[in-house]
Amino acid sequence: MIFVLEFLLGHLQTSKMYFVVILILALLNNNAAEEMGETVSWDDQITNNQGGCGCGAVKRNTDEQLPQDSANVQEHTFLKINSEKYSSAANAQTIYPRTNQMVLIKGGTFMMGTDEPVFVADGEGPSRKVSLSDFYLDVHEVSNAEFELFVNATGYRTEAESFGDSFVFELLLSEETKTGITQAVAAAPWWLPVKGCNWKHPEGPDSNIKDRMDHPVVHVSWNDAVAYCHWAGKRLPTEAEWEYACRGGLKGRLFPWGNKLNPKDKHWANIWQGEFPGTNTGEDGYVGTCPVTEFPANAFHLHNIVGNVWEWTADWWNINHTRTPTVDPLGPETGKDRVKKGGSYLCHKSYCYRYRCAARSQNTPDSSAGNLGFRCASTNIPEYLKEHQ
Ligand SMILES: [Ca+2]
Ligand SMILES: [Ca+2]
Repeated sequence: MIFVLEFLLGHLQTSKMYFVVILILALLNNNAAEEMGETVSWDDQITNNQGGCGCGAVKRNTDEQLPQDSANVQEHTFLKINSEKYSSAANAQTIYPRTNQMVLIKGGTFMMGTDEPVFVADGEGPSRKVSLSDFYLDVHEVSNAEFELFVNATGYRTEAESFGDSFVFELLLSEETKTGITQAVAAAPWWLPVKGCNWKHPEGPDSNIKDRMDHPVVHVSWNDAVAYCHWAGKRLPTEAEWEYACRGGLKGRLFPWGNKLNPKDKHWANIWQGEFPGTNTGEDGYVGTCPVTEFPANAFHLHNIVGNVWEWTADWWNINHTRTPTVDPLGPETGKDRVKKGGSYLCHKSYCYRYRCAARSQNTPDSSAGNLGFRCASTNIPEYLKEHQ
């Protein structure tokens, strides 16, 4: 095609020839657009049907690229920022209660995963011996109030803001917002890509977080979570750390509090009651997210470690594990997806029984959704938090 063009340009003598060149250029441009994946639909993006409950296997099209400057700006911004800027004076900028205390998780040896997997394809098994050093973990999921401090201090722009959209569960959307959406994920039609949706507008442009500053921040990608933790002088927990913390010292139990879902006839986590995906009765008090301080803590003082929102971990996703004992494992060296743990307010036993400590799921590092957040870990507690211990 290039040779043809060179020939034509070299012999551009008549207005008729000029018209032919324009036509060829237009055809080339059209082919290039298709090659760039502009015609790929969201339908192609479910990788695990059983995860569609918002176990959240909705992913960004990996061909989709951020505008070049915005990706660079983000990296530049967060690398430049150091945790010393996170002072108690900065804390005073919010009128909302701070919830970012950390708890020391004493190291030890535990059995990670399970020999009775519910979702074998998720790599829940086998059960394997893992030893961990001491580490600190946030008592709560990172809240909107805390994420706002980060954004105010740094000007950070999340990936959902740069891409211009994020995924929201259909039942949470206003009729007006739904009307404007034509794309859906075929295998999980209850997930809708909403334009203008981001952490400040969790259900699209006509929503806000004013009354949810103590709820977990959502629509944050793995990259966003890493940037926040870095700024706060922390890091994401490894999957092993997260699961060890979830189990709260209990051996071989399903949940952070034991094997029964509702001991003492109480709700112990924010999940889904009713029939998925049509009816959420909100019997536990919440149809969507709840304040990060809600529900009883486990024995390690951690709230909402299962349920409420999924939590990113540091590890790359891999489903093949051996029984070989490991010490402070970091997961695979490379991969396509990152591991998330704990399930969310959209999880129900009938469809997404993933509010168990051994359960796991994955997303690409640039994906975001209305039920996916994070909490941070740290090997040593940051100076500014010592006074709160
Ligand atoms: Ca609920
Ligand atoms: Ca959680």
